[in-house]
Formats: sequence, C-alpha cells, structure tokens
Amino acid sequence: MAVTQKKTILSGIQPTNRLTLGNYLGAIKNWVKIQSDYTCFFMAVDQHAITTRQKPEELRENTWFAIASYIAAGIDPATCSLFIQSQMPQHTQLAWILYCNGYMGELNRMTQFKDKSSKTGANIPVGLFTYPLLMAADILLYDAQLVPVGEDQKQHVELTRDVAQRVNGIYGEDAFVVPEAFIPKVGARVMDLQTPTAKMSKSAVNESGSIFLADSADQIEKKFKRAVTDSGSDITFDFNEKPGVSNLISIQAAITGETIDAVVQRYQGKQYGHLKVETAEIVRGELLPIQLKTRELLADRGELIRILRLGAEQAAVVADRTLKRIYDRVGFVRFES
Ligand code: ATP
Ligand code: LTN
Repeated sequence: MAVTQKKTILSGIQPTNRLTLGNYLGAIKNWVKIQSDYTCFFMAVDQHAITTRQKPEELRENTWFAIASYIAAGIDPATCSLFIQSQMPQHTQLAWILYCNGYMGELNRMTQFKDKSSKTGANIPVGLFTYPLLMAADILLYDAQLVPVGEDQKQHVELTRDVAQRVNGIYGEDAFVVPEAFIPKVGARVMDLQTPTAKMSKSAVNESGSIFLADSADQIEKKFKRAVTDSGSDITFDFNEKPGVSNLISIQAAITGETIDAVVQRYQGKQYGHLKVETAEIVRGELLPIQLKTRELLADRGELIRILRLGAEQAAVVADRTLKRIYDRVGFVRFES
C-alpha cells in the first residue's frame, strides 16, 4: 500500500502585543482546522517582533501568551511542533545565506516595509528592511510546502518563492522546497471596528477598534456596540459601500461557519443594532473557553515549557537537516560530529 506523506505547513505570529480577533480568525482558527491533515510547525516569531521597539518584559509575556493561546484555541501540541523562534538559532543562520541571495530592489517593494518604515522617522532599523528574508528562512528551514497566512503576508511568501527559486537555480534544484501561500477563504481579513477600511491590528493606535483575545465580556460588548457602521439601514454585504456592516457579517461567518449569504439572510428586516449586539455575543461565546484555557496554561509554566522543549526538539531535527544541506551547497566547511 502506498504511504501518502502529509504535506508540511508552517506559520507564525509576532508577539508584539496581545493577539487580536484578526489573528485568531485570520490565522489560528484556520491552523486548528487543518492541523490533522498536515505536518505542522507553529511558532511565536519574537525575532520578527523586535523589528519595532518592544519593552522586554512585555515581549516575554506576549510570547508566553501567544503560545498559550495557540494551545487554548485547539492547536494540539502532541501532533504539531510548537516553538519560539528565538530558541532556534538555525533561523538566523539560514537568514544570513538568504541575505546574500535576496536583492535590495525586491525588499524595497514590500508594502509592509513601506508602511512601517514611513512611521519610524529618519532611523529605519535594518531589520525592518531584511525582515522578509528572516521570514523566508523560517519557511525554507522546514521544507514547508504551504504557508497559512492572511492576505497581507502574501507578498512575503511570494518573495520567499522568488528567493528559493533563485537559490535553487544557483545551487541545485532541490536545495529548497518552494512554498505556496495558503489563504483561508472566510475570515481572511478582519477589519478595525472603528476604521473598517483598515485591518484590525494588535498595534493599532486606537485600541477600541481591536478585539483582543484577552478582552473581558464587557469590553467585547462595548467595542461592538461602538463599532462604526455605515449610512443607510439595510444589512447587505459590500465592502466598498458598507465596510463596517460587511466586517461584522464576515466576522460572524468566520466563527459560525455559515456562508456570507446565510448571515445576510438572517438579518433581513433587522437593524444595525441587532447585528452589532449579536456579533458581540457570538465573539464572546467563541472566546470565553479559549480565555479560560489560556489562563490555566499561563498559570502552569512547567507544562508550557515541556511543550516548547518537545516542539523545539522536533523542529531541530528538520532545521538541522536543511541547514547542513544548504551549508554544503554554498561551500561552507562542515565537520561531521
Ligand atoms: P501588527 O499590528 O503587530 O503588525 P498584526 O495584528 O497585523 O500585527 P501579524 O503578527 O502581522 O498581526 O499577523 C499574524 C497573522 O495574523 C498573519 O497570518 C496575519 O495575516 C493574520 N492577521 C493579522 N491581522 C489580521 C486581520 N485583521 N485579519 C485577518 N488576519 C490577520
Ligand atoms: N511576517 C508574519 C509573521 C511570520 C510568518 C513567518 C508567517 C514570520 N515568519 C513564517 C508565516 C510563516 C506576520 O507579520 N504576520
């Protein structure tokens, strides 16, 4: 009987703040759904996080929180490798080789770099510029075929493909596995509740537009009640005409698993107020068990450490293999130990 090997997926979130509903619906919930079909690597990318200034104590706490949230949301540490990026030195080792094969011009075209560097003032950290190549290293190190990310990260995965193909052209076709972005259909883009034309983000200046996974029931209710809606009173789905209303509809669909049309149907003849209150209820119901489990896990660091040690060990098997392969291809002297 032919043994079909599972494909490998890898993804990560920056622990730059407490995670948001956007991170959950755009990333983690999707990971949970697909985890049994793939060999999975999920991490907290703390090295990416320091491309913007972080307070050390907050970064550490947010990193623990991210890992606890993954598990609380349903990532199974017995079948997925869960780890923290900075605990795997192989990522920056491979990144150096990619820095020598990526081009200034292609990094300059990255929209996230343009956005973030426009906000730093005159002193733009080098890491903000080279960031996509560290992300490429994260992905290529594990021979990942699929990279589950939101729309906003597609450009970085495209860059990873370009660099991987370039390296393969120079050092041999099987140096790297060329990955693909894997973008969920529903819930791919959760928008800010106050500015529904911008994506919900952990580091938004106005926190009332973001739902954090740690928000209380009361905070969730208040934020949805104050959510910006649109002119008119009909509940229809159209991100150009009605971004606020459409955002609430798509949040509901992402949680309940209904189609957008089914949610719209449920609101025929109802008002914006109903939509807001019920979206808050649905979000609260989804987050409550995750919050309880996260708290439990954070109170037991010993268990989290056990999970992370195991994840790092599993990850190291693949990462070391790739790094050796690439070191040999590039021409670095290596002694077998
Ligand atoms: P920051 O505000 O620090 O830039 P962020 O909240 O945008 O962070 P990232 O760490 O950049 O989040 O993203 C982690 C993952 O979550 C990515 O796969 C990203 O596509 C997804 N994601 C982030 N925000 C959203 C959102 N609003 N809607 C859907 N997916 C999102
Ligand atoms: N750049 C991504 C986070 C990230 C990532 C990765 C995602 C870093 N390395 C590897 C997928 C695979 C972000 O900001 N969301």
